[in-house]
Amino acid sequence: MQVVYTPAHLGHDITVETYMGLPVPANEVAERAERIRSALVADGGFSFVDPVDHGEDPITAVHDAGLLRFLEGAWSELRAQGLSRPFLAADTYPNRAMFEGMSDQTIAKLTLEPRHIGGRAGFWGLDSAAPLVAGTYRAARAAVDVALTAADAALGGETAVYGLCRPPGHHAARSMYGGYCFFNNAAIAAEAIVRSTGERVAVLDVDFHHGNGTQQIFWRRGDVRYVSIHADPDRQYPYFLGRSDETGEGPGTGENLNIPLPAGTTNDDYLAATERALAAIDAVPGSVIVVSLGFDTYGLDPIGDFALTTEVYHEVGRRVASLGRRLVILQEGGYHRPSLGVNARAWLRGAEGRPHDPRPAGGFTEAGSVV
Ligand code: SP5
Ligand code: ZN
Repeated sequence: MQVVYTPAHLGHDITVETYMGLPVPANEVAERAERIRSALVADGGFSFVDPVDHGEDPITAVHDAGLLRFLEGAWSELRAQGLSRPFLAADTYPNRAMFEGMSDQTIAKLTLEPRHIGGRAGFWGLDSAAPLVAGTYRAARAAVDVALTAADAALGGETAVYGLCRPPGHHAARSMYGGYCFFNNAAIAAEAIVRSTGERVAVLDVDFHHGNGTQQIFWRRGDVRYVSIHADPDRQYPYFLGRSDETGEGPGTGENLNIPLPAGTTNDDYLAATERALAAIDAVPGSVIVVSLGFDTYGLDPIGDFALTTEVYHEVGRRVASLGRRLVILQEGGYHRPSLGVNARAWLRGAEGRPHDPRPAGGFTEAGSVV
């Protein structure tokens, strides 16, 4: 299988994020992608290719140009405004209740983008846990090119391609970044595939968190079906979207399927949910599936609460591939660093019909022991 990878992600070198106002060690770190890369190199069955620069047009096909310009200039603007902080996070987010009772005309004025960078970060951002540093924009642009290069390979005839995207993307909406995500790599790839093939495309999101950004981008679209298996937002990020009654509107009515799951979800529960998700994809035409792949569903993940083991990733990969569609598999989350290599190897080997390899990678074995 081809793997699209670039070291450009290393410039997004996060060490600290904030959780409910307090600094905590960052989850979405460069080591994640390097763990996966080295496990796939050691496997021997993967060939690595560099991303190709695709420019801005595929990004503005799904994102507001204002978000692109904000992300491009945010770091220099932070410095220009004399703020010597290690990362940019918002000061104030516009809460809809701030405008309660005001006319639409007044609301429109109050939602103008401010000039202060802490206000601008609130204007474009979802949450305070997606720190932006000097190299973030270049890394995020490179992650988009990873996704688009993977899509090109699939359109060129590859059965399954893996884009080792970092930073991830599925929380980024048309006009919003957040949740460790800046540009929505999967949505950009899906849109590019629709435009190039004229076919319907399915996005299967198996990250632990609901991909609110992907859902938002395709909410009214009849040509992109979004199917997501994730933690119930009643108890987990992103809290405000991801419920099963969100099914799309207008031409997108019925094209959005959310499968929220409880804490402690086991392999068997997860496979049952996977069958539902795959049936929804199999029910409509199309020859490509974009997979938003997360390993924060793993039992040892520090921010997830499911109980999955490595074997289930191999089985999920196998079942997704069994639909017989070309796969553009893009990395999203997964924060238990020692297991990322074995879990990615298991999923991708399953997706290309190779047997599960129970051997450790990067010194990690399923039992959680370090050898
Ligand atoms: C792409 C992706 O997986 N983004 C996830 C964003 C999650 N942001 C919120 C993190 C909240 C961490 N909660 C820690 C609870 C520890 N018990
Ligand atoms: Zn996640």
